[in-house]
Amino acid sequence: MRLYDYMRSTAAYRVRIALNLKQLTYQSLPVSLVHDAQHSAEYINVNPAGLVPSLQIGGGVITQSLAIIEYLEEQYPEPALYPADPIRKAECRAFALDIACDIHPLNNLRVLKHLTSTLGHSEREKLAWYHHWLKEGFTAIEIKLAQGDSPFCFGSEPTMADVCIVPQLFNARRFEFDLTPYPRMVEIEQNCLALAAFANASPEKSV
Ligand SMILES: N[C@@H](CCC(=O)N[C@@H](CS)C(=O)NCC(=O)O)C(=O)O
Repeated sequence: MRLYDYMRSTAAYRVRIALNLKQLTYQSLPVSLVHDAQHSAEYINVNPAGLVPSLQIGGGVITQSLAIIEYLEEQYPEPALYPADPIRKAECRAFALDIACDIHPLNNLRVLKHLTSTLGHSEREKLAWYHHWLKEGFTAIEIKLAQGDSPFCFGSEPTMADVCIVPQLFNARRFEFDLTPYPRMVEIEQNCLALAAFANASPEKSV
């Protein structure tokens, strides 16, 4: 199994966590977003969208972090990344989508670059854009999480929701976003990072 990876990519970080939780070994192939390697002919051949991560497995290539993790979940069901109860499972998936579909794409590198390089916005305006969408998304997530007091988003074990929340918080700090209004998110993040599967997937420990 080969993961086209980049240390600070939040989407790749999700996959690294899931691979670690399932104790799967893989080869990490760095695609440097700083050096625009995602647009190299070699990588476009792997993923024409020019986005990481991609997982090369069994002669195929899976793109989209959530599709990769769902594949891993089907092939390697233990430990489960979703609650068993169907309603809780759908809630957990919705939680992951809150982050992966409604927050992350608005603040992705290519979007931020387009704001400054093409549309002429300043760095300050770029940051304001980033913070705006993060605040919208995080406010809703914090309300959901404040309804419970479990160590992880959906109980006593980490799930897909935690797999998505931890990288997004890492990214928020990178862009100097004040996390004071989100104590439940930060508490859950700390619980996750106490686990080796999360800690070992962190950008500091990655390629
Ligand atoms: N929905 C995709 C998003 C992938 C994505 O946007 N990856 C970012 C890094 S987190 C990327 O490769 N960005 C490169 C760019 O914007 O040029 C997924 O979940 O895999």
